[in-house]
Amino acid sequence: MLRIYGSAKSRTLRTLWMVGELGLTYDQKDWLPRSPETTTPQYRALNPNGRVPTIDDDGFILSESMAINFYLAKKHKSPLLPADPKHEALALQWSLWETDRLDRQIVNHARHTKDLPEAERKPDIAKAAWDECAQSFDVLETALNKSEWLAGPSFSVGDLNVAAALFRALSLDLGKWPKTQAWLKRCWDRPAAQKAKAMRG
Ligand SMILES: N[C@@H](CCC(=O)N[C@@H](CS)C(=O)NCC(=O)O)C(=O)O
Repeated sequence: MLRIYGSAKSRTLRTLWMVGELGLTYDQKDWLPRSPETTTPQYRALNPNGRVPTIDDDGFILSESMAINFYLAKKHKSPLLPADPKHEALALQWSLWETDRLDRQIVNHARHTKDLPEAERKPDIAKAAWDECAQSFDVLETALNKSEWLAGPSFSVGDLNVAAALFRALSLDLGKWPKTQAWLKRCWDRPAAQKAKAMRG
């Protein structure tokens, strides 16, 4: 049995989107980041970072959302893991790129513009985060001008990982990046994405 640790209101959203694409049955520990459950010695033994998501797939323990999605797609022989090694490498490239160039930046922007209580928001952090996001959207836009998808001729784990991480961009004005906006919509219009999104409540 596949067990997923983490709430849809966290980066576990990416895992839930993938299991939906694959049609897997699973058991979920619906735990929020930094919740008491994630601080126990039992959970720290699974994920010493104390973060979510983590999966336990019949005793195989794995963390890092991007790696989890590659593993699940490969294990279940999904076409979401491109068969062409070049396309697979591009899916990995974009996933790693997102982790470096957008993952924390877009969260920081959201935290310092709306998520944190007003008194704790820092406009300089929000601006610096936005400047980095904008540069990354430029990079995405250039790629999506050349190709409909990030890693080969069809939607793949590369698109899923980057689009899922851009959940917060769904409520941003991306008018300056029309290809990125259209691609994000194409990705999030998928039934598995909508189902995962609905789990956020
Ligand atoms: N690189 C990790 C990041 C995981 C991560 O930061 N998860 C957040 C929730 S979205 C968390 O558990 N934060 C708790 C903390 O920072 O203590 C991944 O992609 O899985």
